[in-house]
Formats: sequence, C-alpha cells, structure tokens
Amino acid sequence: MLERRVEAVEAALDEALRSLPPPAHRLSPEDPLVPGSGLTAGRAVELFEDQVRSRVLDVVARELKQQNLGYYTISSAGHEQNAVVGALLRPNDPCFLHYRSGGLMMARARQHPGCDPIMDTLLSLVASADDPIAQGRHKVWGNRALWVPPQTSTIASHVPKATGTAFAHARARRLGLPTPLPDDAIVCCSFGDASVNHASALAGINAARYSHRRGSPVPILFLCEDNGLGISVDTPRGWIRCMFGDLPHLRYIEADGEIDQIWDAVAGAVRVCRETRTPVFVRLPTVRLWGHAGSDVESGYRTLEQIRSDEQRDPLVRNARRLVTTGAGAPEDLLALVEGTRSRVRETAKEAASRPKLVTRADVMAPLAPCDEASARAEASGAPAAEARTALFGEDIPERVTTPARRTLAAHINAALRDELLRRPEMLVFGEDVGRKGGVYHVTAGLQQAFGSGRVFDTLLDETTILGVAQGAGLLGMLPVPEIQYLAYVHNALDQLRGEAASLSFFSSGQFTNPMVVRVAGLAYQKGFGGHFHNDNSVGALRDIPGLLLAAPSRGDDAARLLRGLLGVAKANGRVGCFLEPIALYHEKDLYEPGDGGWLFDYPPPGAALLPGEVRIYGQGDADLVIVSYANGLRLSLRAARRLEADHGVRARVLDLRWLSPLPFEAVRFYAEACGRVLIADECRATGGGIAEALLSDLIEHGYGGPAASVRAADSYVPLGPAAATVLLSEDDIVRGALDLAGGQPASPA
Ligand SMILES: Cc1ncc(C[n+]2csc(CCOP(=O)(O)OP(=O)(O)O)c2C)c(N)n1
Ligand SMILES: [Mg+2]
Repeated sequence: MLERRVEAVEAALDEALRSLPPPAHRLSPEDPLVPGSGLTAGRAVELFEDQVRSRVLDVVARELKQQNLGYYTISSAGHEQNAVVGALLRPNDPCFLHYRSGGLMMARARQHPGCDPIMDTLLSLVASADDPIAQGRHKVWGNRALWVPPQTSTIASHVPKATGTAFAHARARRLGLPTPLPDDAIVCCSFGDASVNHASALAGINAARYSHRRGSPVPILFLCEDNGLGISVDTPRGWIRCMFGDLPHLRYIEADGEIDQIWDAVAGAVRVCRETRTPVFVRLPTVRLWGHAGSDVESGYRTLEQIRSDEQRDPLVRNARRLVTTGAGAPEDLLALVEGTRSRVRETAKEAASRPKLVTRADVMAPLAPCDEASARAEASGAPAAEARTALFGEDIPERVTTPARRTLAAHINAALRDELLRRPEMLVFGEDVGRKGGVYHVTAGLQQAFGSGRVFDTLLDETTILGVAQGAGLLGMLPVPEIQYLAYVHNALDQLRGEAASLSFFSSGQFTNPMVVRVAGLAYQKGFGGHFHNDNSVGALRDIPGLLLAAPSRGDDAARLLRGLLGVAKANGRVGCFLEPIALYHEKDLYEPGDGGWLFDYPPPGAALLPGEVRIYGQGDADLVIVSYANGLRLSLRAARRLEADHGVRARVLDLRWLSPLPFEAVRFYAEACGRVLIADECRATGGGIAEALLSDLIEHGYGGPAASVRAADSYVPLGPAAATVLLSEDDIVRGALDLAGGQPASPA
C-alpha cells in the first residue's frame, strides 16, 4: 500500500507537469515571480530543483531500504517548502534541524559550491564511513562547512542549545570575544508541530523570550514545520498559532500560500530576526506524505481518503503549477529536471552503497572521548599573569595567604575559578543564584563583582536551559562552566548532557565540540539541611554517559587541581566534564577532632593540575589493606583508618579515586595487589553509582585473587534529619568492613 502511495505521488507530479499548458509568456530569471514579490523566477526554479532533490532522495531512501542497503526512511516529502528558509539564510547562520528539513538542507548546500548534498545524504542513508558528518554513526542532517551541527533523534532536544547558541553569540559580541560567526549571524531551529509541546522545546522558546525580556539579544528563528501530525496523533487545528501567535517577546509569522508568498513571509522573518536580534517564530504549514517513516503503516490510523487528500496538497505539484503559470519555467523543462534528478540520485546511490563502512570498534569510537594528554596538560597548567593576579587578589594571593592560613573546599573552588576566569577571557560561569548571591553555598561569591555580569551570571530557573546555554557557548568557542544547584536536579535535564552535549563529537566525527565543565553540588551528609533532593548520593546516571568525564574532590587543594584538569581537557580536547562537589565538605575544616583543622589545605598555585587517572594515596607501604574511596567517603575512610590502627592494630592505606568516570582501574589494581586486601568504601547507594561494582569486577577480571569487599549506602532515598544516617555509608561500616576483610575483631556495634 505504502509503495503504491509513493508511486501515486510521483505519478501525480509527472502527470501535472505533462498536462500543464505552456506558459503564455516567459519570465527572465531576474524578474519577480509575481509583481511585488522578492522571489525571482530564477530563484524559484532553483528552489524547485532543491525540493525535487529532497523528494527524490526520500524515494531512493526507501529503495535502498528495500534492497537492505539503507537504514533510514523518515522523509521530508511534503515538507519541501522549508527549502525557502535554506535559501534565505546564510551558510554561516547556524542551523539545528528537524529530520524533515531536507529541502532546507538542499537549498543551503547550494550556497556552498564545494557541497554535494545528494551524495552526502546518500552516504548518510547507507551509513558509510565517507558520510561527511557522522561517518555512518547516525542518519542526520549535518555539515561542518554549512554550520549544521548534527541532531539526535530525540525530538526537541536541540531547541535549548539552539537558543543557547543565539544567546552565546550575542554574549560574545557584548564581551568582545571572537566567534566563528559574523556579528549579524542568526540561528535557525526547526522542529515539528507535535515536538513543540515537548518540555525541551518549550524550555528553549521560553528561554529565548525570557532573555529578550531581560535585555539580552537572542537572534533565533524558530521554524515549526506543521504537518498536523505527530506520528499517529493529530495536532488540534490552530494549536500552533494559539500557543505562540500572540506572545510577548516572540514575533510570530505564518508562512503560508504560494511559494512566493512563503518566500516573502520568511524573508520578512529573517530580516526582523537579523536586524532586531529578537526571537521569531515561523509556522510553515506542510503536509506529511508517506507516513511517519517507511516502517509506519499509516493506513492503520488514517483512512485512504485522508491520505489521498494530503497527497492532493503536494507542495511540489503546487510549485510546478506556479512556475509554469507565472512563466518561470516550461512544463517540459521542469519534467526534464525531475527525471534528470531521479536518474542522477539513483546513479549516485549505487556509488554511495559501494563506499566503505566503519568496521572496527576503534574507528566507531575514535571521536567519542578524544584525549591528547600533552595538550590537555599544557592547557591545564597555565597560569594568569602575576600582575593580573595582584590586581585581582591584592594582598590575598591565595597560595600566600597566611590568615586564615588554609582554606576550605568552597574557598579553594572559588579561588581556582577566579584564577581561571582571569586567564581565560572566554570562560563563563553561570547558573541559578551564582551571580549576585554567589551560590547557595557561596562557592561563587564575589565572582560577579570581580568579572562582571557578562561573564558570571544568573540564569532562569531551568536546568535544561542552563545546559543548553553551555552547549551553545561551547559550540562558539567559549569555555562555559555552568552550575547545577543540586545533583538531584541534573536528572531534570539529563538528556541535555547524555543525549546532546556528550554525543556531539561522536555524531559529528569530532568536527563540532561543545567543551564545558558542569559544576554540580551533590552527595549526602549535609548536617541540618536535608532530605533526599539535597543529599542525592547516586552518580549512576552520569557514569553511564559515554565520554563524559566525572571528577569528585574530597579536599580543597585537590578541588582546585581537578577543576583545572577538567578545564584543560575541555579546552584542549573539546570534552564535556562534570565536577561533582561534595556539599557536606564545602565548609568542613576538621578531620579527626573538632577544631583540628585537618581538612584545611594550602592553595596549590596555578599550574598544578590533575588529569584523568591521577589518584592520591594516603599511608605507607606496609599495610594490611587498602581502602578505596572518594569525596565524603574518603574523609570517613581516613577516620576509619585511624581507628583501625589505634583500636585493632590493622594498618590501612586509603586511596582517593578522584575520578569517578572513567575510573582509575589500574591504580586500584596496583594498590590492591600491593596491600593484598581491598575494601571499596562507596558512599553512593548500593546499586546506584556502580563504582564498587565496577572496581570489584575489574579486579576479578584482571586476576586479582586476594580478599576484596565493599561497603555502600543503602538502596534508598535519603530521609530527613538524623534518620539519614540509617541509610548512608558510615565510618563504622568502613571499620567493620575492613575488620571482616582483615580477619580482625568487629568494631563496636553502630
Ligand atoms: C523525546 C522523544 N519522544 C518520542 C520520540 C518518538 N517520535 C519520533 S518523531 C515523533 C513525532 C514527532 O512529530 P512532529 O514533531 O509533529 O514531527 P513530524 O514527524 O510530524 O514532522 C515521535 C513521538 C522521540 N524521537 N523523541
Ligand atoms: Mg508533525
């Protein structure tokens, strides 16, 4: 049935072109298609060609699938009027595209003589390693030269970063920072009519309006390709206009009618966006031909009459008629164009199908997590100029400060951020309450006063937007350091990290990157403030993200070094990193006894940095076991180690992992072998973080034969008040676990 629909639509176009009478008069290419329109006859014919290319690619995608040569059949058929947008934007206006924006892509490629969009699309359809954007990792619209970053299949997830890119471009201009784009560039973001209801889309559109309301330019053109359907569910008639047609801080334009009317409407929208730097929403009515995708049996939820009635609205037939009746083209020429495109695309498809595929795991994963250690170390170990530091810190150069002699973790992070902001003009710090208030825990206190509200700023209350801004800023060459106020709220916007930020390099073969260091305040043990959401002790969702770096300091001086390391790897290798700051240790001063000041440390001067894999070991060689831990658990382990020695004569070394993803397996193996017994003290909930599991299985798989065990938090949400201790990992748990392992006496019961 479906194939017959493809044939029927193809035949209807041919039939229309064969039956149209020749034009009464001919326009020259420079003539307006109709009097008063900005669309010339020549451009209109080019547009038609772009649309036919897109259409034929859709047909051939299905043929390739039937021959088991292609892997993707979601088509742009019926959406080809979006080519107008491709023609009216400049090739350096970044585009974040809907999967049906094929016409737009064809028209855009026309502006770049080096591009062969037919071959590029076919290579993507057959998942060839020669596909110039994803090398076969996904079928996407994407092209480095055309400023089209690849999009994932997650509908609407690209909207926050599109807004972020528009925002970041304006912010760079305000700060006088260079970007790869001209000053008057605008961003385009297309999506479907059902996708617009998604939280991510609403977040992105809201953020654009909000920023505009606050006086920040946000030059973004939202393009809603409205076919009235989301797979099988129809969008209520008039819904898009009703949702977006009359909103402050968003210009709304309908681009409907004949091709020249669409052209003039879109030209107006682009002009408003470019000149006024305001968000503009364009609704482009379209029709969906041939179901959602090749595998979708549309007749299961729509009648043949409905399907046929949509086919009557084929934009290609409408445009062909307009070209002929206006005199822009002769029917036989347009028919020849269609037929010529069909044979060209089919020939090219044969060639594309013979091109190589990615065959090795190494090739597939090459762009996932680039790590050039030398360049990362060089980046991480730079220092601001001495005079600049004197101007910033005055007498209080952090490593020379005598009173207070040493600093808490929060103060170390604050000082390290200052040093990095000082030497990196492209670095931005932003999030909820980070500016005027200086962060809920005062970690960013004073940064806005020192570096200005252009570089250190409060965002609206939406984690999705925060990470969208980070992606946009990273994409344009800045070094964003967004803050997520609590670990629990990362989950709110996890897709922006998991599906988008961390996957960009993979799906663009390393051609686009969005370096960033996401600061996250997290983990448990806060005294006097609590409940689960401020004491979330699971990092499983972050450790699960391919290519994401995750570091968690246990002490202040390491925090400064780790932060520098993450920034270095982000800057040099384009990586996405997460810096998990243990809230309960932010202001902790003591290690063993109240007032001992054992958890205050000297500030490591700029230049001292830690890269992935670098761990810290406490204690001397000759020990009965090694306790492996991190963050709060590390401090608990040091306290437990002192009790083990004093009360039981058991000598423990303590290893600080520092890096939770990737885990420093080799170091753990080394110290496990050296000590002969290993206890993992994992403060994450038992099955939530995967740290203890991963380390223990790695030891077994690598032939470690000695005793090994773990102590972990309970598999529970964290309750309020003192009851929290019932589910969290405790010092007693570590002592007991160590004694069990070392064959000693159990500690006194908890
Ligand atoms: C977050 C997410 N949920 C569900 C899907 C599955 N899905 C793919 S396309 C689609 C419908 C999208 O409709 P619309 O936005 O109108 O775009 P259209 O396909 O009609 O052009 C759905 C539900 C998805 N890709 N991503
Ligand atoms: Mg739709």
